[in-house]
Amino acid sequence: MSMDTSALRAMVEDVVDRARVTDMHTHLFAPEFGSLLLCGADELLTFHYLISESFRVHRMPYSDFWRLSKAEQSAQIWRSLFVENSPLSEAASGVISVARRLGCDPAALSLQSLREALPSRPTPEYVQRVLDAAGVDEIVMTNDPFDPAERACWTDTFRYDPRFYAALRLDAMMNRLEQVCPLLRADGYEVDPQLGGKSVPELKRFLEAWIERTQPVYVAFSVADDFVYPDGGIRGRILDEVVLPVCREHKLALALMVGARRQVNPQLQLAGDSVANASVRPLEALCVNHPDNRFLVTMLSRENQHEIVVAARKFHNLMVFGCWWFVNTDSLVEEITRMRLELLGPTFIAQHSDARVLEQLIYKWDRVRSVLKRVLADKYERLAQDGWCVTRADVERDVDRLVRTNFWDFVRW
Ligand code: FIX
Ligand code: ZN
Repeated sequence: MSMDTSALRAMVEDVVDRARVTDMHTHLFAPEFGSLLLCGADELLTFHYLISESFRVHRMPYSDFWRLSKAEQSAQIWRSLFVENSPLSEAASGVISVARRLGCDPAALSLQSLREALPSRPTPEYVQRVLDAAGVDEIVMTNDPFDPAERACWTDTFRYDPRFYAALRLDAMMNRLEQVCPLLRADGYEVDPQLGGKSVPELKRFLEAWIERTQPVYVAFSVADDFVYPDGGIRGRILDEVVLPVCREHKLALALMVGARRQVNPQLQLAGDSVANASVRPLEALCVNHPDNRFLVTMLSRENQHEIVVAARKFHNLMVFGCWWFVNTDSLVEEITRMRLELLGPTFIAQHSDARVLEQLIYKWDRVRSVLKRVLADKYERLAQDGWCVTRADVERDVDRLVRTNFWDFVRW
């Protein structure tokens, strides 16, 4: 006996609401990393998305803004985006959602009440409260072996919250080898920017040491639209001679985050990155030339979304994931998720939050769930109208794949 449409849609919505999530790409850190885990009102308001949006309103000289304390920056952003304007952007409206979900009265919200409601240091109880509010069970971090603040944490005896997982981020090695060679040599690795001498085995030794130290669930790096493959240059050689073989040996997936054009406005600092439409052909070449490697892929440009989904149809060692950064907006997440379901079925990773501040998990996952409810209810409704028996168990399985098990099955393949 099939359910009527409203009962079916209500069931799908309930399954999505209750689904537990693995957030497979964030910039959060386990609490044991200390101040690297950001939380609280001032961190939420000085999120780099809001910094760049605020400049469109206050138009302060960059140096004047950067001279402000974090509290003063936060107050300036509050005035610009929440007092002088309505918080209509994805990131600004997210602050209101977080405030509501953490017990504030949005109708009477002030910077003061927000600061009172959101602690600036995360107690274990607060971390649990936020994870429960977001429905997130596992969080994958972004771990940069070249970041001084983070390197200091990774001692031999370092242990951290088992709900958090490491992902080894190699942007500096892949894109700025010359810049990081001094650090590599200071660590005892004989690497030169032209990959002469023992550079290749030494880079392998470096990578294996950090894999051993961090036990990552995957290895990752981002590129702009300049990514080519095959590539006889330095990055291509590091990929072919170091990263791909080490990933194979250690059974690690490689995440490629494509289309981030860095520092187009350096005056905005972390907020100064932009987007570039990139070619999918290098990704296809990687998949076809390295069938024993697995590639997690996300692309930053809206225009790349269709072709990367088609590429995922061609290569089962390519797992498309998330609606990244500038395409992580209600309208684009819906457009992309519908397209992916229509071309791949439930065989992709629906979303990652990219959260940089703990409380962002709440609004970012609320937004994904609201899209998944709409999109999946439509798809199951059509199946039911054609006479297919849609059971709650099937919907729970499919949703679990989209927000958790497709990731774990792929990285543990
Ligand atoms: O490369 C990345 O991991 C990007 O997500 C970040 O660089 C970016 O600043 C971000 O946090 C976007 O959401
Ligand atoms: Zn990120």
